[in-house]
Amino acid sequence: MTVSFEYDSPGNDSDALKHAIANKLVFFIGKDPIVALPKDWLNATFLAVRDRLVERWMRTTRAQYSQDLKRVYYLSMEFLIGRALSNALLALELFEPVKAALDEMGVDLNEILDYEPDAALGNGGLGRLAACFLDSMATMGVPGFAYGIRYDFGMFKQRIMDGQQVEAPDTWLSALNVWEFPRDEVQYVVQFGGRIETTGNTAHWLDTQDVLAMAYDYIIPGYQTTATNTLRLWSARASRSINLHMFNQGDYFAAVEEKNHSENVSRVLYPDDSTQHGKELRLRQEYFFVSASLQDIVHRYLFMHEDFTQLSDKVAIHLNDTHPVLAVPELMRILMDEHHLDWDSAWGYTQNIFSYTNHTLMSEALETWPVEMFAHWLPRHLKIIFDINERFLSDIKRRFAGDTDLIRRVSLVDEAGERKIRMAYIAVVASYKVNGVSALHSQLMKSTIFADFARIYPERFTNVTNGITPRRWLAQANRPLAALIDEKIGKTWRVNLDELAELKPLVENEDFIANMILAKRVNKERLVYYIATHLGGIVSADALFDIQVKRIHEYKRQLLNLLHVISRYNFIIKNPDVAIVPRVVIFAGKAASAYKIAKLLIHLINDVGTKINHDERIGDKLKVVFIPNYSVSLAEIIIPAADLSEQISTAGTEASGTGNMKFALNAALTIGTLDGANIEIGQAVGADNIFIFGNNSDDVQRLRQGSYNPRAIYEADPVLHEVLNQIGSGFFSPEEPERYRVIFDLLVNWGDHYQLLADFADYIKVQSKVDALYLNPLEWHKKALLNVAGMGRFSSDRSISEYARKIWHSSSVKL
Ligand code: GPQ
Repeated sequence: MTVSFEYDSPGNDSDALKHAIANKLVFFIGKDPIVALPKDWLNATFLAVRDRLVERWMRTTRAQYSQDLKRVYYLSMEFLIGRALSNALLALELFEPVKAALDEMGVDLNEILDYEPDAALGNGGLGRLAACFLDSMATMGVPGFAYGIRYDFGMFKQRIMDGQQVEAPDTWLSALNVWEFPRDEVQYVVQFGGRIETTGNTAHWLDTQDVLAMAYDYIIPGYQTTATNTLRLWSARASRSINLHMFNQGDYFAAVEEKNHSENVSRVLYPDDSTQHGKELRLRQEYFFVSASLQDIVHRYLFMHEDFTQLSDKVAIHLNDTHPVLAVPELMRILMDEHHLDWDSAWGYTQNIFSYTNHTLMSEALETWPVEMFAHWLPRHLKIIFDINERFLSDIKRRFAGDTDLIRRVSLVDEAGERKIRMAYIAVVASYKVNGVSALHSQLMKSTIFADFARIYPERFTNVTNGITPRRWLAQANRPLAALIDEKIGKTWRVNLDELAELKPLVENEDFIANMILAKRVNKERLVYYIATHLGGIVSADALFDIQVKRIHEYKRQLLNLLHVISRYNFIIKNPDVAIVPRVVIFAGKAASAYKIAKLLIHLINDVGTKINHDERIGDKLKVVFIPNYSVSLAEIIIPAADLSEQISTAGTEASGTGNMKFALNAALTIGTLDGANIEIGQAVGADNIFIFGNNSDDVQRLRQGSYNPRAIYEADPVLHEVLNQIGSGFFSPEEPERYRVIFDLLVNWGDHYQLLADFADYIKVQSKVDALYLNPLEWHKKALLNVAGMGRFSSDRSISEYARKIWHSSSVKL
């Protein structure tokens, strides 16, 4: 029986939009327009815009089913999405009509957009990459489906009090969230703990503590296409809403407390970026979202297919770093324990389904879990991992007979000391493809952390250099520059970023360069205004804006930047009459709440800023600004205003970087090391158009292995000597002279692990080349133009097409 029903396709003209928004305001929000607050208008507009996406969403989903395409499931613990409304307006090309509709009702669209909280379900680059990939997958019609966690509290809010970071919870869900679709009919039981009983060949997981995972769906709009994508986030619900036994005994609080406990699993995003702490709750979070996702994937597959024979033709599962690796034993469990497949068939499918992206080589980020903790929460999965390991190692013994140390090195279980499960090794053993995120990183991955595996499975390893979405990071964030580009080469660069290369001949066009200078000026004034209204400081848009925004991490070397700032300060004091290019040096970024040195660095930046900004001898020649609470929406204001982009990590430590791409696309010049994607950016924009300095990753390795002597550098370089003495002796913290002693010691006495001193002199030298070039605006902005023109390959559309072709073997949906 077919049931026919009809609905009205919502219209997109200004009148229809005006009606739609007014109707939402009155009938959904329940507000009389005369008392409606900006957030009410925001929500009404949101709902009206969402209506215009739902039809596309349904059409895409139906087409995906009817074409029975292979689906790409993207599993990620983090999605750093930012704001959704402005992005949806851009995708639907509705910005102007919605603005006009609101204008007629006396409401300013730009003002209400600012009331949307960022969806900050991620820490930094890894989470933002996932968000750019969602945008590209939707835009390119890749049949994707992304899974993550609907954290009640996203990335903490950072305030600066007395120069120090203070964290506050991010209550992004406290207000109405009209963008999500709660699906209370989509709930899965996720088990924890308990014990295993085996009958015959079947394992039974019994006496578990259960949590429910409930789905919340988000539409990811594709740009200028009917194609959309779905992001499904899981939220924990207690499986029995209260413990009836306790309740009957009158212990109301204990009853409710148990509910709170099981729901904790989706409460909060772990604020650690590139480090892992081995906390139980984190392990449970990982299993929680992976189990719900895998159950959902298998359920969806079986909705269309009678048996599992086509599983790996129809399902690709991508692991965004190792956080979702439990998907491997979970798929094995579901296939064997619930659907009674034998080991070989289950493992055969599994090995053809998973692919894995590694995002770091740093050992402190590589996840391992103590066997004991694992056994307590996930006894069945531990057994499956041991079984995978046994088969894997016996295969290795056969293939590499005699190499007994190899067995110890590649075992999925680290047996040295407390036994630990090595999650990255599970990912490599189970995946048919493993990729790094820049050419250098993918090379180093094969020669360092996965050297043995690159020998065992050479065909598995590949590279897909990261990218960023040009929709958010140019069209939306930088309207002045986007409009200039549109005028010259049309608008299709938004979906084919390589077209930016057509801008190259314009280097000879001085009018165009003059317009680029004006566009930069507008963006700088916007940031000046933000700083004035939020921090109360006045900076001049005439100065060179020198910007480093990213998580605070020793390896990213915000401290090296600060050493330059201090040396510049000292130079100005000593040479009061020498003309110098005025600079505003801007920092922003959060430190993990438990990362002491990173927090101390924030304090130092602020103390240095206080000293310099209040020194009358300095005036406008140098200002230091720390902008609190860095976020996606703040990045959209900061990045377009940059003249100089600081990408100065120790070579070999930054897997790729994606901020580096955003700045170059927004017509900033880069000062950077030969690290991560900086190398490829340099190749794309030309060596003359980027400021490269310092040691390369081979130099860094060589120094680390032997001869590095930071103290000798400190003693030999008077400029550096003075700067470090000032930091170490309390020049910036007279009220507490010892405050930064540890920073001095880390650099001079304790080995300077990230080799700041090795790169200092060259950094300073290249910074003076930056000054010299800035004195010639025409030459500077020509280079900036060549940066923009060279950025085509850093579109996340290019990354996604490589994933689709080389890794997922997926094809786009036809609409
Ligand atoms: N990255 Cl392992 C994170 O943002 N968080 C992490 O936990 C790990 C890596 C970053 C990495 O540091 C950057 O170099 C990359 O550009 C980014 O992932 C995306 O690949």
